[in-house]
Amino acid sequence: MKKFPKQFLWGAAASAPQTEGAALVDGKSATTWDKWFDMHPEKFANQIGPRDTSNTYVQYLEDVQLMEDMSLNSYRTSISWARLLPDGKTLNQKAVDFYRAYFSEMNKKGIKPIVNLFHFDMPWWLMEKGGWENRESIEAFGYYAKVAFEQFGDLVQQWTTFNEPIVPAECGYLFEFHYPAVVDFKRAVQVGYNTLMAHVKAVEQFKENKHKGQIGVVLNLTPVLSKSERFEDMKAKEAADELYIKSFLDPVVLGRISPKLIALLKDNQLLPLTQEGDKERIAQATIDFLGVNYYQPKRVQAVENPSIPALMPSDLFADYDWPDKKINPYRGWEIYPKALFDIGMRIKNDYGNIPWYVSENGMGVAEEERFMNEEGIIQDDYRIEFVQDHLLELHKAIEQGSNCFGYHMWTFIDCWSWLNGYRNRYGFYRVDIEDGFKRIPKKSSFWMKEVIRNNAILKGEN
Ligand code: BGP
Repeated sequence: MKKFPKQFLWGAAASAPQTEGAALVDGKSATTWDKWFDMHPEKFANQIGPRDTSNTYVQYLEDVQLMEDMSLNSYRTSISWARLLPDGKTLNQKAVDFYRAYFSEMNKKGIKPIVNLFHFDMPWWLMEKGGWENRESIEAFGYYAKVAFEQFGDLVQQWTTFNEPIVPAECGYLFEFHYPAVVDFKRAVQVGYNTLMAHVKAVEQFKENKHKGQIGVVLNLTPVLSKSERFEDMKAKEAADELYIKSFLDPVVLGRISPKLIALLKDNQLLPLTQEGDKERIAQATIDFLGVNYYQPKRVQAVENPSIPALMPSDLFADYDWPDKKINPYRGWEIYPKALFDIGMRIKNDYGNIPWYVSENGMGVAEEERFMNEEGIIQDDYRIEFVQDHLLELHKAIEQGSNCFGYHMWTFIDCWSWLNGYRNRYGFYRVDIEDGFKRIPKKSSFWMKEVIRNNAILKGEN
């Protein structure tokens, strides 16, 4: 039996835009997702848009009951900025009532809410001003953070500013998966930088106002592995590591932007606009704890004929398709649990062993109804195996001194997944979108409940 530390946080993660539904109800204003769906519904799988997400705005009491049934002791979701402050200034009392009721119910049942402020859901009114490209968004985010801390600070002890702050930069300004779907490396870097400063602003608000609890951020740490030890492949690896890992991890934990990243951006004429004093503010705004989302590693190799200066990240490193990889064919992502051990050791050795937890890990599978038994329970043994293998690696890192305090699955109840709609399902519970958003437990939910009850995994217990 592999025991986990006392008071280990077991739970799951989700986000407001992917679960609440009620997208334009009770005063909530539109986000980029609401508007983009209006403009281009054909981009969204089965034309299921953000309005149809899993109805948690209405069914939250039932959801918290299901969390208790599964013995979760913690849960992360986010607040919708566009719901709390529909025009960026005016407080929406209905939103305050909803989130207070939701978080209070969790607390009542011994489920610690970890609350995130931004999960890819830029309010439309701010996007019209340029979104994260405009430094005005930093101040606007700071105000939103201040209001959230004031309204819910008595119910929430652990806050995170952003979920995967690199993703809106990458997906919105390089790879066309998020609005505004432009392709421009320099603009992507500016968006990333301003997002970092918005995070800094929120941390300042938290610290200056001496709020109780802790402040952190959730980063998707996608470990970079190179095709070989050859100099050119290692150089590609270093560039990918600077862009994908150190870009946010260094400033938020160490209080400074990596000098190698600055050199890389300079060499490629990609340096963002900054303001005097930014450097000092970054140095002061280090976090209390870190959330790590991990799904898959990034394998890279040297680029054959790169553009110089780089026009795209693919001019700095090329993807490497490792022939021996184990893959989740539905999402197309490699399954490589050992990376979780490596992440744990890297945080221990290079990042002062800051307290951290796995804030997302999971496996999205399409058409799961294929695996339903006669009682209507999906037999998701693949998910059990996935979680178990990752937990074993995490356990090893903890044994070797990594300061990990929890493990959250993505996700609790199947949720809406951006352009992928409800195609790939990740939940411990199935949601039936054709039958009143009915929630049905999967086999993995019973397995996980045992893990939580034992605070341990028993290899082979499924
Ligand atoms: C993470 C996001 C989540 C979630 C998850 C699964 O990067 O934080 O919002 O969506 O990935 O990925 P996907 O939904 O793209 O399959």
